[in-house]
Amino acid sequence: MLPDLAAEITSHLPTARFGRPLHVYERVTSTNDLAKGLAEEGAPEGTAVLALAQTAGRGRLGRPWASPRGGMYLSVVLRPALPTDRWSLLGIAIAVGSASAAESLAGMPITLKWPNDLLLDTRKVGGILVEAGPTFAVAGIGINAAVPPDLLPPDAASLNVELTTLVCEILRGVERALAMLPADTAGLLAQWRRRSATLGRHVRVVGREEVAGVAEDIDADGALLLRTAQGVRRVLAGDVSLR
Ligand code: BT5
Repeated sequence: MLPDLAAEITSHLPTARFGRPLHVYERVTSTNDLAKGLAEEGAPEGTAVLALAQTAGRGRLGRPWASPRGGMYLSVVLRPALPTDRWSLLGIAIAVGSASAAESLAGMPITLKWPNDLLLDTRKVGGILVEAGPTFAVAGIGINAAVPPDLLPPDAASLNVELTTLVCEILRGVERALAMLPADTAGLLAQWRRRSATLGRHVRVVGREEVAGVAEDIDADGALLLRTAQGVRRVLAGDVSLR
């Protein structure tokens, strides 16, 4: 545990609940695992775990998340007031909040690739992994900051921002964006659309099956609507390649 760094970050936190409390570690397997453990013990919404490095950072579908020192590896316990069939909107909200925070610090546009990759130009600078428990969700946010390029996948980018500031701004952005659910879901989806690098593009989505078409919109649950030769297809999960 790094209590001094936790105290330093907490003293700058602009949030009401997110990051309170904040547990900071030098190195963990995955911050999502620790946050899940805390949630299972009854930790309140907003409880967060930050690590300076991860030894088993993961993405969706068990893919690895490169987590060398320098990057931000943060997980937050959520206790959503939404019905579980709408929890896919959590990732959308976290992506919008994180992108807006990262953009304000980086001074460069951050766009979103469906469902919730953060892109700088065409390169991935951050990713989000929401994992659901029985009565809670854990939102894992990874942002590359001050990471030497040779420690990242070739198509990744890194932001030159300081960790304390980044954590404070991300927690603020995410708290704000999640507060829009469910009352202003339309406003949240509008923010996602404005940042989208996917809509209007011809894409291929690999999920349960492979579908190609023009990404027309996202619907009220955050699903991607693809115009294909056979009509509009609704895709709930998958990986998008921009063509
Ligand atoms: C994601 O998965 O983008 C979600 C990443 C979530 C990471 C955070 S860190 C804190 C918390 N604790 C965890 O263990 N996880 C969360 P996905 O869409 O499946 O993307 C994974 C793919 O992104 C990999 O297959 C690589 O191609 C690429 N990738 C891996 N590490 C990367 C990195 N550091 N930067 C950019 N791309 C990366």
